[in-house]
Amino acid sequence: MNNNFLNDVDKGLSSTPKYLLSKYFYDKKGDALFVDIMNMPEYYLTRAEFDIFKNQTQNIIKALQLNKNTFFELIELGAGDGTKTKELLKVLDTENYDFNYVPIDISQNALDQLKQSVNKELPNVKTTTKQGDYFNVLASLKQSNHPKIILFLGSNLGNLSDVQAEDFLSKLSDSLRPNDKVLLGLDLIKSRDIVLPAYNDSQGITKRFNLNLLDRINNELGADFDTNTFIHQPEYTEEEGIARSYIVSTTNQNVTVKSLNKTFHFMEGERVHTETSRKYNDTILNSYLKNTSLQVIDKLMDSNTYFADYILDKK
Ligand code: AVJ
Repeated sequence: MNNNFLNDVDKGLSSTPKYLLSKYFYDKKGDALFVDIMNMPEYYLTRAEFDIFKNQTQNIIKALQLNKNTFFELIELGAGDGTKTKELLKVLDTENYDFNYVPIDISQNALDQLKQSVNKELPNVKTTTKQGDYFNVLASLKQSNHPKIILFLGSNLGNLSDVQAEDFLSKLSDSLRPNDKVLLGLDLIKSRDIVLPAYNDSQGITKRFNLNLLDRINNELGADFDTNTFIHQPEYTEEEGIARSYIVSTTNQNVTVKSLNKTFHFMEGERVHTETSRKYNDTILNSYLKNTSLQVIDKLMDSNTYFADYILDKK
């Protein structure tokens, strides 16, 4: 992991233009900052999807064609704190559905906390956690013969490039059997006055989240970034439907990364790309799915129509 981080930082900072990978945001500090982001008034994504899980739970159950007499596995990729999922678990539990909850996350710490809180709040729900990169865990899904529901919430797919997202969905498709279902939560393309503030909250939490990546490089790779000389710069155009975040150097400067034994030069105004957050519509999703055996069978939206939970089945 540490070695991957080192190599990826080397590659990204040696490239023109420079970039860093958004998956490295999530150290302990980054996890906590992301929780704070989800509570910011500007960050509508989490609230919109929670609205769907809270107020349309029966529609979700119907769309997933769940059957009380058939055992199934409810598998969640990148589960995080499970706040939205618990709304579904609650109803499934009360209505005596026969299932296991299988959250998968890269962070064992997040999984331990999630399992503990589900056990406490919903003692009848059987939870089996799996730690790992969900790309790698996909293959292991095939080992089980039970019907599966895959939850992939929070527009997490949006951090992938179009090519990567298509590849991911095709791997997901290959790891499922006929009649398995996917619930894919995607943020919808909408105007800049709504999207941009979500990545530029007035309390500066997203800025700290973005710049924390430099602190992480300082702490783990012995670099000497002065975070006071870099700013957070988000961008979004509705035509493209992609929000991008950058870290911009406010001065001409050199930064040394001890573990690499290298110095990187930053020009005044030079940008480092740190995150892509794609927004979607039906056309984009269907274009991703065209070479897979997954198809959209339903779409649930929040009351503002900001966010969609798409239901896919395997043809
Ligand atoms: C967790 C990837 C969905 O892209 O909206 C939030 C991460 N980055 N604010 C997103 C994030 C900046 C978030 N995802």
